[in-house]
Amino acid sequence: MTQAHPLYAAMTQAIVDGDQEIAADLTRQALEQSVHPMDAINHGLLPGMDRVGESFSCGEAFLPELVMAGEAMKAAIDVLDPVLNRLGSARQVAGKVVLGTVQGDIHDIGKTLVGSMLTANGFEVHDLGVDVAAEAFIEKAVAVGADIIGLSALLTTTMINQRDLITRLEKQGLRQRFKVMVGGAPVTRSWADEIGADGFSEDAIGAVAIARQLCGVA
Ligand code: B1M
Repeated sequence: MTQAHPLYAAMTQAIVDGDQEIAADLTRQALEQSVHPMDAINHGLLPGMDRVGESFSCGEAFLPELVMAGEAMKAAIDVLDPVLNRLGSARQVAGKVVLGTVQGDIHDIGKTLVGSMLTANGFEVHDLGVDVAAEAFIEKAVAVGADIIGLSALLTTTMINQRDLITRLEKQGLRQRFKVMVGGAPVTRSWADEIGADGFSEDAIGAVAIARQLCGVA
């Protein structure tokens, strides 16, 4: 079994505390100590987000804590992004992905992470940001000749917009032209099947594997 890196616990705590400076600084130190960016994310940073999410669910933390944890996470990912991008630029384009968080939803950390991982693995990613209307996804996908439209949703109330996009593609005769990949904390395989999505993943690493499959990349 691999030993936990001594920095992980402090990284988790920096996210829980919502401390952008410390989160970024510890992440820099982790890279200097040859920790792989994905290990820093999965073992150092994400456990902090989960803890804050759990505290929020049971009323021990409130919206400001969620916001601060989110900002600390983003500061840490900003440190990791150039490294992830470097890993990706050495490879051939595996496929084009138009990515975003669906309309009504402003959660962007998981979506951005999925984008970084796809980029790191050679995909050309067009990230439209958050609160993206279905038509904006479709217009961009047509414009860049995308292989995949990737839809992130973090709220049970916004998941429905993943289905809406697929319905629009069908109505516009574009369903066969693009593969649709869905994800986000409340999204499950059975939801993906129910709405007729082509791919689903519960995390960023899995999203890369699914995108490769959808693009027929070995
Ligand atoms: Co919000 N929020 N939030 N929030 N927030 C959740 C999602 C919630 C579960 C918290 C809780 O109650 N426990 C809850 C949703 C409940 C539900 O719908 N059932 C919730 C709520 C209720 C809300 C508000 C409504 C709160 C309010 O205003 N009263 C509000 C909604 C605003 C809106 O969008 N309209 C809100 C706001 C916010 C903040 C702005 C404060 C902040 C977001 C900051 C930001 O993104 N810049 C925030 C945060 C931080 C969270 C939690 C704590 C963390 C989310 C996160 O970033 N996780 C979250 C609780 C939780 O999830 N533990 C919560 C880390 C991230 C890396 O994981 O996004 O799941 P995740 O992404 C993963 C996978 O899901 C997957 O890969 C990623 C990497 O592994 N994935 C994909 C994601 N997208 C994918 C796409 C793919 C494939 C895989 O293919 C295309």
